[in-house]
Amino acid sequence: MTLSDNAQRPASSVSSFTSADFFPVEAEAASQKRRASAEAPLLAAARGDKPSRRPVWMMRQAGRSLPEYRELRKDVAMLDACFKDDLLAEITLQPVRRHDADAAILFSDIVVPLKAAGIDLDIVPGRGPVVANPVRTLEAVREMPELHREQLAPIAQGISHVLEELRDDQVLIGFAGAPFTVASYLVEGGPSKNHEVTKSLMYSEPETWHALMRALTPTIVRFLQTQLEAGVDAIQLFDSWAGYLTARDYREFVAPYSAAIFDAVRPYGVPMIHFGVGTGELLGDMAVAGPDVMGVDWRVPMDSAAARIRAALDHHRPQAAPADKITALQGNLDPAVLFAGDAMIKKEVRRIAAEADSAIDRGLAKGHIFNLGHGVLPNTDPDSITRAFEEVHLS
Ligand code: 1CP
Repeated sequence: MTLSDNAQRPASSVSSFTSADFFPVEAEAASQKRRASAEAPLLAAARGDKPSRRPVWMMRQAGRSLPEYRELRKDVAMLDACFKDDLLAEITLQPVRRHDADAAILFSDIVVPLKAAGIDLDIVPGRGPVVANPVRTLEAVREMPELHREQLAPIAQGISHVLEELRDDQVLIGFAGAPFTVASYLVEGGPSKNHEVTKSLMYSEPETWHALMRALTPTIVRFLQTQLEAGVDAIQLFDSWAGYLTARDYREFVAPYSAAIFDAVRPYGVPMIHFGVGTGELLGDMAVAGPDVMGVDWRVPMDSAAARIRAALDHHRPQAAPADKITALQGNLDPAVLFAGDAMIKKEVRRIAAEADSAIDRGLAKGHIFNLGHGVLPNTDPDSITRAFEEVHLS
C-alpha cells in the first residue's frame, strides 16, 4: 500500500481506511514502555477519577519563552533540533523541571512527519513552516512520499530519554497536527491568515481535497503510533486552524479523517486530547470525532464548553452510557493573562477552575486538565508561567 494508492481511491470512501494504511498496532509492547503511574494527576483527570492535585501543562511550554531553550537552540535550526534525540529530550524536559508541570509535551512540530517522509520544507524563524512545493493538484498529492518507521527513529529515541527522567506522576504527551491543519501548510505553502487557498481547493476540487486528506491520515497515524510505541502516556491532536471552518464544512471535509485517526490510535488505550483555536462553534463536532479530552480555547467558558460537548454527544450517541456522553476538559487561560500580573493570573485561574468544577459537579464533564486556551506567547515571562502553575496546584 502506498500513499498514491490511497489518493486514487474514490472520494466516496472518505473514512474507510484499512489496517494496511497504518503500522501494525503494537498496543501491548507500547504499554510496557509507558511508565507514568495510573494515579498520575493528568491520567486520573482524563479518566474521570479525582486527581491528587489539579494537573496542569501549557501548550508551547517547551521552547519559546525559556532562556535555557534559546541557549540550546543558538546554533541549531528548529527542524534539526526535532531530529536530535538528546536535544529534543532536553528541550522537552526544561519546562517540566522549571515549572513542576504535570506533563511534558514532546518537543517536535506538526510538520515533522512530512519532513521525515522527505517533503521539502523548513521552519523559518519568525514565520513558521514553509513548504518548497505547495500541494495543490491531484498529481502533487499522488507524488507525496509515504512515511516509514525508521525515518522517525531519532524521535522514538528522544522519547525514551525523556521517560528516563520524568517522575511517575508526570506524563509525557505526544502529539500530531490534524489533517486539516497540516494540509493548510501544504496547500498554502506556509502560515496563512485566512486559509483562502486551502478553502478554495476544498470547495472547487473536492476530489483533490479528499485525496490529500486520505494521503495525510496514514502519515499522521504513523507519527502517533511511533510516539505511542516509544512510550508516550497520552496524545494530543492539534487541529489549530479548524476554527476557520463552518461546522457544515468541518463535518464534510475534515471530521471523517480526524475520527479515523482517533479510531486508529484508540487501541493503545491512552487519553486522546483534541484542540483547536477559535473552535467554540465546533466543540461538539470535534468531540464527536472521538477524543477523551476536549481542549477549549479561551473564548468559551469551561462550563458552556462542557454543555456544548455533552449536547452534541447526547445527540450523536443517544444509546450510550452517561460516561460516554461527556469528555474531560482541558484549558483555558488566555495566554495574554500571563502578561497581566499575579493578581489577574490568580483571579483567572480560580475562575476557570470553578467553572470546570461546576461542569464536573453537574455531570457535564469527567475532569479538568488546566492549560492555556492556546500556546505560550513568545515574550511571556517564565516566572509568570511558574506562578500560574503554582496557582493551579492550589486551586
Ligand atoms: O525557532 C523556534 O523556536 C520555532 C518556534 C517553534 C516551536 C518552539 C515552532 C515553529 N514549532 C515549535 C514547537 C512546537 N510546535 C511544539 C512543541 C512543544 C510545545 O508545545 O511546547 C508543538 C506542540 C508545536 C505544534 C504546532 N506547530 C502547531 C499546533 C499548535 C498550535 O500552536 O496551534 C502548529 C500550528 C505549528 C506550526 C508552527 N510551527 C512553528 C510555528 C511558528 C508555527 C505556527 C505558524 C503559523 O502561525 O501558522
